[in-house]
Amino acid sequence: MDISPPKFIKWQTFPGKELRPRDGGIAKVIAVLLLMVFFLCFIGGCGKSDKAVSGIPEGTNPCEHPEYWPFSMVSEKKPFMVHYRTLEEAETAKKVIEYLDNAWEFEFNELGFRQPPSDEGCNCGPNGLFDVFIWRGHRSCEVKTISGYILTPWGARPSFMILDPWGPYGGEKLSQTIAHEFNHACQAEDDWYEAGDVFEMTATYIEQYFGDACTECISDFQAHPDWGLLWYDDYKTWYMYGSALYLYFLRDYYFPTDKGFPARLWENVRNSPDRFVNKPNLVDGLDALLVPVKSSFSDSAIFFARWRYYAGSRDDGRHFQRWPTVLQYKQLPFMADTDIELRPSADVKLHASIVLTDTIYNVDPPPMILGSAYIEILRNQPEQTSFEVSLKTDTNPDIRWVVQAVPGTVAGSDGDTIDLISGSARVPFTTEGKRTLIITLIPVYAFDPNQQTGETFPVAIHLAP
Ligand SMILES: [Ca+2]
Ligand SMILES: [Ca+2]
Repeated sequence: MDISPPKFIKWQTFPGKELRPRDGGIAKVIAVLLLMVFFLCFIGGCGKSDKAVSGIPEGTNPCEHPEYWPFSMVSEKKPFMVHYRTLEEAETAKKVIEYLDNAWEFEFNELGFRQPPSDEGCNCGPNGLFDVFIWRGHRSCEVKTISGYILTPWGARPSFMILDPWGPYGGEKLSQTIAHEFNHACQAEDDWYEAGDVFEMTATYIEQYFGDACTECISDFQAHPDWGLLWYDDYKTWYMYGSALYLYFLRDYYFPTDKGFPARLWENVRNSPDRFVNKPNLVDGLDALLVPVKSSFSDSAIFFARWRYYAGSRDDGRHFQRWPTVLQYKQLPFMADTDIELRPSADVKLHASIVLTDTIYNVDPPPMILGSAYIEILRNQPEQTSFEVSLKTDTNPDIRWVVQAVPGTVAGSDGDTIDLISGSARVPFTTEGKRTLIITLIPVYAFDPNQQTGETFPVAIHLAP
């Protein structure tokens, strides 16, 4: 699979006409102004030719330049139209309609997402239908909001879609890409300014109903367990996409027969009463989602830290469920009957593997809030059945450390929470003489995912036979 930039499917908007930057930092404002200058340069033709192979200047807003898309086709089933550029592209436009009809039906009618609102009067296309622009040579595929319009009290935004069916996310992946993109358009109806990672987390979860799992996404996510569960890495890796694994966990742990929970989460995060303040935020939305199942976001983060250990080659068949082998639905990479060579790539990365001795291990890298460390302990004598562990941390009233041990050591158990209230505890080995400690950093204040700084928190463990 082509994993070279540009990464697909950003949910960001065109710069320059937003009512307010996503967060109000000076740096962001300067960045937006610089982007505006670049944008104006493209429009005004400063510098040498900026036209990509498509003949359309990079950065063109299709809504403002219908002249590049002289042809269009309207879906007979759903309220959208597809714009295309040459008669030769008509067959592709038909394919796009077929795929978007399917995605729309599934996500709106079956999963319960809100469909994109009419953009009547918002200056995109000839009418209120949702607009899809086929742009050969654009390479990336994305949904953008139409700048300057807010349609509901909670801040619903009209949006449009750009697709390159010939680019790295077209071809065989086109149906899946369209499902992913359409989910972004649904998100715009609820809250386009939510915490950054949940956009790709949700869209990637949804797209896997339509094709192969994004194995490199899950690999990048599992390679960084020390990062916060809701960390926004600004598209440096596939981490945010791979965090869809958390939604698989929510499904299998809390909602095994309930397909509608991601759509409910998005409805929960609609802003109120001030749409310019991200409240309720993502954590509020997750807490509200989990109230009916008598849990909370913090609890889910602890349980998930244990679950993600069982992805990949450590799959024990009792955690992430098999997906039905129906239609085009495919298996996840950690499923026993999918490509075997993909399975270790979904393993959560161990911080260290330590042969038992009296030692202090400084956890490296130290975790962010909502991050975890996975440390494997191996006995060094066959008669050793357990080891002693204690934690060394700075006192900080804002956080608590949760220590778990996996796998389980008795039938039916998938692990234990280690009680360190008295300062230390003995942890039994498995019969194979191993155990992995999971150390997770949980906030004990009203954690706001928009305020994450990437700060890490030093922690050490003292091990003894
Ligand atoms: Ca329209
Ligand atoms: Ca919100």
